Amino acid sequence: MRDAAPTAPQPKYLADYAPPPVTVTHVDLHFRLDPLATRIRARLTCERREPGEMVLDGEQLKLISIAMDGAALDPSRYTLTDTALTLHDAPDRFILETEAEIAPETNKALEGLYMSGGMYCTQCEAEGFRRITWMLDRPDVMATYDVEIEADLPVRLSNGDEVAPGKWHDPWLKPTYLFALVAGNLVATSDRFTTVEGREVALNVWVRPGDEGRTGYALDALKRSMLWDERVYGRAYDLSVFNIVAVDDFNMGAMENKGLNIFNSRYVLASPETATDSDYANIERIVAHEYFHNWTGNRITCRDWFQLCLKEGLTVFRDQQFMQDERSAAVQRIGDVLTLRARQFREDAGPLAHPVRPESFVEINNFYTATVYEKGAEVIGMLRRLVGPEGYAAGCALYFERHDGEACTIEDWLDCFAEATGRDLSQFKLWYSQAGTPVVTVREDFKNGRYRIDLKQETPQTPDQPNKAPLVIPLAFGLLGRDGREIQATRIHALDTATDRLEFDLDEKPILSMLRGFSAPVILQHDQTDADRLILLAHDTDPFIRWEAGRMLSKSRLMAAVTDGAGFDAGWLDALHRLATDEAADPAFRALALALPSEDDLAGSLHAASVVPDPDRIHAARKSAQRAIADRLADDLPALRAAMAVPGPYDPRAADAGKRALGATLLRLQTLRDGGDAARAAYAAADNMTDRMAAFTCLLEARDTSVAAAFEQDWKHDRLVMDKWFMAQVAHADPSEAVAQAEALTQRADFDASNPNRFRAVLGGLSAGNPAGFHRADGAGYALLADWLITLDASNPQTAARMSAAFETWRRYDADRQTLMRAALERMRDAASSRDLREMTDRMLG
Ligand code: 0A1
Ligand code: ZN
Repeated sequence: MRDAAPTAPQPKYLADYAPPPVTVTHVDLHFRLDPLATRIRARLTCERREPGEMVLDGEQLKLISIAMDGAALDPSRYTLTDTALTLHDAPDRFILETEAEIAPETNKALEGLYMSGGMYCTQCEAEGFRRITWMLDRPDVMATYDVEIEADLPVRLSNGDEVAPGKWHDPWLKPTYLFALVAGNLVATSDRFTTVEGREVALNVWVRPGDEGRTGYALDALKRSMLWDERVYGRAYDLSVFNIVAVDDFNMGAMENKGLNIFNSRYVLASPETATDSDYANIERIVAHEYFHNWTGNRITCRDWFQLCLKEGLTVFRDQQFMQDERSAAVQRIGDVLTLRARQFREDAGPLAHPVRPESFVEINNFYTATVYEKGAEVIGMLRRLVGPEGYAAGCALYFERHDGEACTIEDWLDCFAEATGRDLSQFKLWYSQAGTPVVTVREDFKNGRYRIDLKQETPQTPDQPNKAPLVIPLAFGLLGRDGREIQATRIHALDTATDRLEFDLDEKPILSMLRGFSAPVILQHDQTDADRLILLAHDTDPFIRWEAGRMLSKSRLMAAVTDGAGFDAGWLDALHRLATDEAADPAFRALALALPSEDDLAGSLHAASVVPDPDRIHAARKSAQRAIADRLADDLPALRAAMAVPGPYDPRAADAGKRALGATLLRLQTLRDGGDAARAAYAAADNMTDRMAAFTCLLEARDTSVAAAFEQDWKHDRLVMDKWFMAQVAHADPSEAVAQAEALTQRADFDASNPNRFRAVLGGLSAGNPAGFHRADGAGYALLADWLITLDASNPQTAARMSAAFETWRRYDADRQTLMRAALERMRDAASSRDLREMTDRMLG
């Protein structure tokens, strides 16, 4: 439990930023590791910059001793509280020595120093270092580090280069949040990389003994990332070793600690038998993301936590670019847009909406959000579109040169682009401060050879921001003739006023292909006819637009099915049939185009159209649409599935993964027709986890749970595979049974709530994986999740608070559901033991 009073959370404000009067330039740490009594001796080299007291952060620490410049410090010269150590009358230069004691084994918050599977590890971002020792635990204090680890353990790692066994020196300036320590009985898979500058780098992926056969893909992804960052951004690695460690108990995906990245084991370990194609893709993306942070985050860091998007938005943008280069660019872009809409648009439309750069927060851990990460990345993408690739490269080069070794702000970043390109970015900067998803409305008119596009932008109100100004919105668009030929190649129009008009002289009314490549994170309102959408679907030069046109066709059918019980027309089903059978198209693209909008997406769209979404009707409409598609494709399914068979040994790369994805989509349709015969055969024949999970989830949806026992028997020894088993049985359960299923799974001995992956598998499997089950009319889903979040909050506030966002959509629903969701939120707010959950529930209740 936290010491900070949970009932009176005090916000911090961006406007209040002030540098510390005394700073720390070097940190010497000595650890004597012990599960219940670890001792940390810290020796801080301190320097005064301005008059004022030095206030060091420290939480849950037992003070053993304190000295200044070699002499014990008299108690009159300092004040110690639960959260701070204040030094009175500190001189201009001094050495502060403290000794602290902590108990890593009892730390279930997974922040600071903790134990996981017998090993010691740390998580210091954002404010975990203060649970290790007293320090200025803020990103604008950058220091060099020497670390010594005393422990009877074979592997002892920290940041930088190893100068003697268990002794590490990090020559690069870094803030506390990038500190890391790992110690345990670990084994490494190793490789080497020679940087473009000629530096020899040892690469190691450290895992628990027995897991070393599953590290190859992460290591390969790391080498490709290093090469890519040299080639595309001119950034080379800067130490003699790069270590990655896999940890089972981890709140997030991974952490970019300098030279010692720590990963949730699910984003490191992969073998064809245990990991799916999407696991492989996630490993590739996250390995790249953490590696790219070495320059965007570590060498240049954030001045304060309000600037989090400076490192995260940019690094997500870079990992997206990398994935587009390594895999299919079109498929990656569509996947990124799907994620953005599913998570960020949803956040932006509700009570948790906040700007990419928030202006206040109570608990910074609550701001590692889709808005900071994914919308932050879109803002970088728009900047690149506006200044062009050369302007972008020049701005980045200036940023790296000017700010290396510094803690920076968004202003520092934008100034580099303004200077390098001569462009005024003051209006563009609004993207960082204005929350909410802009709605761009398009109206077309064609008269006497004159074609007009009227544009309007409007950003809806969000919490604390009633008035919105026009943004600079790069709209990439093109025009097609009625025969599908492009008559206007892609152009970018920067919409920077509330309304605007584009005009063209043309012989006939063209088909508008607007927002190519999803050139801005906006909601496009454009009443296009089915006929136009069908032409775009078949012919547009931009794959995102082709996919989007198909998506709009599907969405309009599903919304009509939910609201009026409308059936599914032959025109739409024929279009899907053409897509499915189009052998010229990439299978991964065909799989994406056949996928229907999710239940949550439909609920959000209905709400935006002022229709109260009914989760049961949405679920039923989606199911009947799938049946209609299955019937339309019936004759082709066997041949199509056969064509997607992937011969030879499993290869995780995009080409084979795309075939497996389309194969799985087709198997799902086939299952709707044969009740599971094909899926049973596929399950028996599967020689990799991708195919096995596809068959398993199809069978669960066909209500054939017989394979669940066999699956468990085969994989009960494997934590990561069993997480899939737990999740699938909730996410693919009949909605009427999902809550009971989740509840039953939480009663099992192997449901370990202190492991975030397992907790998310079951409770996230319900709230995110089975919306109709979660939104059950009697509120049982809400009650179950609230109960578990209250329980988890007492030990792991960070994950409890993150998962509470399942309730952010509560105002969408009917009065009865609103009452039930509100009651669950109030119950969580009243029972919150952390300021994390308290802040989240307060914001959601509004
Ligand atoms: N910086 C990491 C993610 C991360 C963020 C917060 C954490 O604890 C609060 C842990 C990890 C990344 O972007 O990958
Ligand atoms: Zn990151």
